[in-house]
Amino acid sequence: LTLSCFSQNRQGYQNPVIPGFHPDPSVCRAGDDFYLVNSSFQYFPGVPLFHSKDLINWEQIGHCLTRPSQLPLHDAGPWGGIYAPTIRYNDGTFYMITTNVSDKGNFLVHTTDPRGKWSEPVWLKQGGIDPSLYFEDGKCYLVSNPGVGIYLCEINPKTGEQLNESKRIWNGTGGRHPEGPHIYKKDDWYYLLISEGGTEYGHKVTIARSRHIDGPYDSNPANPILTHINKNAQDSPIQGTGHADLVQAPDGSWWMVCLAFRPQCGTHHLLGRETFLAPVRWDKNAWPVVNGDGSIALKMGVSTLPQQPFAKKPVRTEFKNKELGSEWVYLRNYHPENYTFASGNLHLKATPIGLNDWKGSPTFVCRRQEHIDFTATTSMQLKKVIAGDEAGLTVYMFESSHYDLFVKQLENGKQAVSLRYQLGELTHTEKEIILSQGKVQLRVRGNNELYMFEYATDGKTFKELGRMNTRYISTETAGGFTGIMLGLYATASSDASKAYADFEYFDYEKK
Ligand code: 6LW
Repeated sequence: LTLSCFSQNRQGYQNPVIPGFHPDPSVCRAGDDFYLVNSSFQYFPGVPLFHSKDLINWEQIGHCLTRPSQLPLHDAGPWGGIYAPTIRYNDGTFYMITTNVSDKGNFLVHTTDPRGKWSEPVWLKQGGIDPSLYFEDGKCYLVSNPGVGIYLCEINPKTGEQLNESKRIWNGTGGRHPEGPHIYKKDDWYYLLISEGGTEYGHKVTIARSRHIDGPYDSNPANPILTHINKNAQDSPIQGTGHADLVQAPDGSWWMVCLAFRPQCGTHHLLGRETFLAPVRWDKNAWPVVNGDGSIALKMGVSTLPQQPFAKKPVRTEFKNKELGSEWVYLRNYHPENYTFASGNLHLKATPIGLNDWKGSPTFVCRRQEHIDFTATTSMQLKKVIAGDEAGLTVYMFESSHYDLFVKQLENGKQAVSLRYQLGELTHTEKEIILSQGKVQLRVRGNNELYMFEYATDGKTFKELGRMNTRYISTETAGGFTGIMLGLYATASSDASKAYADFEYFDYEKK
């Protein structure tokens, strides 16, 4: 009898459901399938797109913005480019709406096949950030925050034409930065979900409702419905919960996706804002209650949808297959000709644009650090070099905040393995060791407080070059809206260089 109390779906799950820099999640359902998108800032392709059957196990199926014509990034940095997207499914078509703050603002793209190509951008007049769509009876409504507060208008989603005046419908409950709005309809109420407090420790999710889509909206007396700003979550390993979206599963259950971050060494976070999941129930007054008390945990001991995990991602990325998985991205509008595959290697052509440059696109390809404890290893060789050329592995927050482990060509014709820290205006070379042969293995190990940098020349005997605190390249120290990327790069000392680097593999392992 006791056993039967635990239905087979009461398996619980682990948060975050999408670890690493995956902020501003938005989710929609099409039949039995869920799709989720995140913001992507200065990275290309833009807006990572995930698929799931259970809201817990997510597989990246690509990106929504894959062509420069959809994603002109100009000189976007970690506060630029693509802000929070919304994904919606209506009548056979998927819509993804977002803001390119480095270009013309709000736009949407659409497709009937989310795994295929998305349309060219349809640009929109109503400004602000965090645009969202709501469809009803053949009409399409847009909400965003062009002033302080949430504004609504009706649009033609195929042309972008705005069909009426923008109207302010809610200011929120008084928290700073009312943003991230979404409208839902349930039991004849229009619900307006937003975030307030800013995307740091004061972040919270609030909700209001109205019988009419354009208001007046009444605030839920129990707001905020999700926050970790209060005493009950002061010791939680999860902070900054906010920027949420709701979805109803085929079994009738309701769920919320939101962002939050996991502080390391006290109050610094490095992995960016990640995607979390919480169950939602509706109380007797028809207001949503998130996970009982408006807080979330790493281990969620709740009933779930029947879980359908995907195959585990392999530790090793092989370059033999001559393609990179969708977890690999580039900085801004990259130059594809500098990334080729030769003899089973990833062949990176060095250019004079370096990791510290805020303009242009260095030869640099990266994937997210998804776990606080991890190891990343590569094996590489730098060829056809002149003095000053370099290539290697970087732990990269953005241009002025990164730790680089690399091979460098010296004036005397020799090569050295080197460890360098870039901290704002400060550049520090920690150590440089002359190499006796070409091929080198570079390894970085990370934990809560430290990154440890090691090299080997025989594939197995790793020696430490140095170790550095994590917090100096955290979001709290460095700034930005992004998270740590692990990147492979090649930089030339001048245009005269013909240098390139061959990378044999890239291993990423959770520890
Ligand atoms: C996003 C805003 C926010 O557009 O941060 O956390 C901004 N919320 O809603 C950038 O991610």
